[in-house]
This record gives sequence, structure tokens and C-alpha cells, in this order.
Amino acid sequence: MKQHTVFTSLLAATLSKGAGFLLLIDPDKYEGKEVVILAERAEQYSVDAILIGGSLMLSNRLDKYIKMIKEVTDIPVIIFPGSIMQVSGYADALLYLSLVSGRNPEFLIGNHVVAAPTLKHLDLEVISTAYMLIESGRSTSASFMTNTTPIPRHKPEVAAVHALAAEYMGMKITYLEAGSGAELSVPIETIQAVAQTVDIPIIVGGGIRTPEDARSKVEAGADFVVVGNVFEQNRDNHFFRDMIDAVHTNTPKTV
Ligand code: 1GP
Repeated sequence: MKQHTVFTSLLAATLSKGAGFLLLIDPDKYEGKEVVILAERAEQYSVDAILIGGSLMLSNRLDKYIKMIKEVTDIPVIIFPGSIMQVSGYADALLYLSLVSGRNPEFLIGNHVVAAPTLKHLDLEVISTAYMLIESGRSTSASFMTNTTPIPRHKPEVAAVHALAAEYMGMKITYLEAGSGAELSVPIETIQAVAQTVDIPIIVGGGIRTPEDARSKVEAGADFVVVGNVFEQNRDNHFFRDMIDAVHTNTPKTV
């Protein structure tokens, strides 16, 4: 079995920086040159890992974009698969998402069985992840595509017991997901309840648009914050830096 070098480096980043910043790149949303610029910025401002993937993947650019990213940075590239089609041997690792908030067996175990032999062949680091959709206002692509119902926003204890069950099942990390471009990000109460209940690290993402919101997720107990959508709309360098600095609570502001 492949060593967990990426996972270990992520944990080290949370210890030294307070929390880790994960930049999400959806290949459908960027042209090639834009991906290179983003990866260079990620390097400049100490992004801890680049997640790549999307819920639809209308384009066929996954391999190409990963290779382009890896030409300009050593930041780990982790596949965040929106479907079983999103696998690439050029990445460093893959979030092996089990959609534990849902009751659709294909997304709990079915797709995993289909993908497992390919992952072994590619020698990718596989990070077992308890993926939980949290209600976020309007319905999301993730909820629609997986035919699952998100956990209600006003039921933090429901999220907490799902995370606990996943921890007992041996999953390495949990991901609280509001959905890309979500109207409302994951509630503070949900993050706090999960953080008080489990010892595994917590990723929070979906609909985070300001440094203040990103910081509030860390203060509530998030170990990692994922941001993608807002950078497609706001490509300002200082905004990018401020988002990352807000998550790196232990390190001085980047200049
Ligand atoms: C989506 O959690 C990620 O899967 C990031 O969400 O694109 O809204 O930042 P945004």
C-alpha cells in the first residue's frame, strides 16, 4: 500500500500554520493559461494542496491540467472526484469520497469497488474521506447528481454522529460540503459539533467567499478550508492572498 505522504504533509501544515488552505480548481472553469497563473499564485502564497475536479467535468482536461500545474509548483495535487471518471495517474493523491450523509449505495461503496483496481494500478495515494453534504439554501449539483438529501443545516448533531460513525469505520478525514458556489456555507454550529465529537481532521468547503467567513470556519474547528468558486469570479491577487492568510492563523500575513 502506498505511503500516506500527502496526508502526512497536510497534517503537518495544520500543526505549523493553524489550518490548511486547499485551492479547488474545476477544469471546466479555467482555460490552460489561467490554470498556470493560479498554480503559480498558489505557490507564492503557500497553498497547502490543490484539489482538482468538478461535479460535471464537461471538458476532458484533467490529465493535461494536472501536468501543467505540476510543471510550475510542487504543491500536492489531489483529485477531488465528482465522478468515477475523474482519475489521473499524474496526481499525487485522491480523496476517496464515501458520501456518508446519503443513503445511495453507489456513492457509499459501489463506485469505490469499480475504481479500486485502477487506483492500485496508478499507485495513487488514496485518502479515505467521509463526505457529508450539508444543506446550503438552494439545491446543489452534488445533491442532484448523487440523488441524496443533504444533512439539515439546523441539525448539527446529525452531522456529528455521521462523522463519528465514519471515524469508527476507519475513515481518515471528514469533509463538510455545502456545494460549490453554495448560497450558504457550512454553519458554524455544524463545524463545532463535529469538531467536539471526532478526532479525525475536518475539511470545510462550499460557498466561502470572504476571508472573514474562511477564518470563522477555522475558529469553529475546521482543519482545512476549501475555496474554489469565488476565485473564478474575483481574480485579484490581494484577495487571493487574504483568503489564504485568513486560514493560516498561526503564520504572519504574507507580503
Ligand atoms: C466545492 O467545497 C468546494 O466542492 C469548494 O466550494 O467552489 O464554493 O468554493 P466553492
